[in-house]
Amino acid sequence: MATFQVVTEQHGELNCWRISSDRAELLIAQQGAQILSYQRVGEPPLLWLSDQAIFGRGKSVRAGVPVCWPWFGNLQRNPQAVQAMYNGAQAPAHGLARARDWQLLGIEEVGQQLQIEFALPEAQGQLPDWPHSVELKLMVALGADLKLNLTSRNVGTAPVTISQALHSYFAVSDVRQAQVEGVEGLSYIETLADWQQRQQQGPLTFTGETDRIYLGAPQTLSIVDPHWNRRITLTSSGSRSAVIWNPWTERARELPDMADEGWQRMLCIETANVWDDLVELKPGATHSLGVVLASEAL
Ligand code: TA6
Repeated sequence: MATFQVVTEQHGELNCWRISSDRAELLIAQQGAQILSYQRVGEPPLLWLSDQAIFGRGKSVRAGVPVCWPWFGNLQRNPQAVQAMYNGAQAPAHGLARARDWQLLGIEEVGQQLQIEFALPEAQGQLPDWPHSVELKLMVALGADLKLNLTSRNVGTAPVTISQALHSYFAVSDVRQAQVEGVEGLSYIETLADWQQRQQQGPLTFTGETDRIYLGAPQTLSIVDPHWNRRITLTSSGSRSAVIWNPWTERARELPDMADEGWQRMLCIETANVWDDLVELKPGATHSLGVVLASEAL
């Protein structure tokens, strides 16, 4: 029988919960219902927390799993159906949910898992300049692996179209030694070359700034990290697109919350609904975007 300990902690301006079991430790902030770190016993961290992270109100932490919702990235780069949902003059990058306080609905032991459930009640008509009504919940389940499920249910009377992502920052020994498997042969959008569509040859390795949207992504992607003798496996559901990002040298220097060399130890693979993989919710409809994170020795 697994036993869990839950401790409340303050990190800078953020209320957090640190949850430990004999198998893993998880830190979650109330703001954004954002996982900040996740480490399995006997392994290096699985999710990355920037050494220079800023734990401030109104800004997502450079760490863990920010929730991008109800749009991903730059709103202007989203399809018209997603842009049309928002009335504001200035659209924050990655949507409205990651920098707002979520409500903790409960922490409950179910079998061998601890389930932590959050909701963003403001998504039901109170988000600034986004006049739609969606019941938005994030379920985090900590057990032998880590499961995340982001569920959107349209409780309004008109259709709602969103893009979204679980913007996961993984910890790697050195991104220059790591590779991503599962993308071989996929089409991707190269956002760094005028959003051209290209085709991936072989597994993805990293030799420079990378910011790509992979289309028709399979259910399973993995990060192979020979130096840490580890394979991290992401098993997604409700998603056919994945974003892979590493800022490399110059972009990292521009980020105030990332050390100049911080890019070497991180790699984002974001389980997403972006580009032509949007979520169109008719009134009453529900969509769930999920990912299960696991690891094994090579
Ligand atoms: O997911 C990739 C990306 O959209 C990049 O273009 C990069 O800017 C990154 O996310 C981080 O965005 P943020 O707003 O958190 O600094």
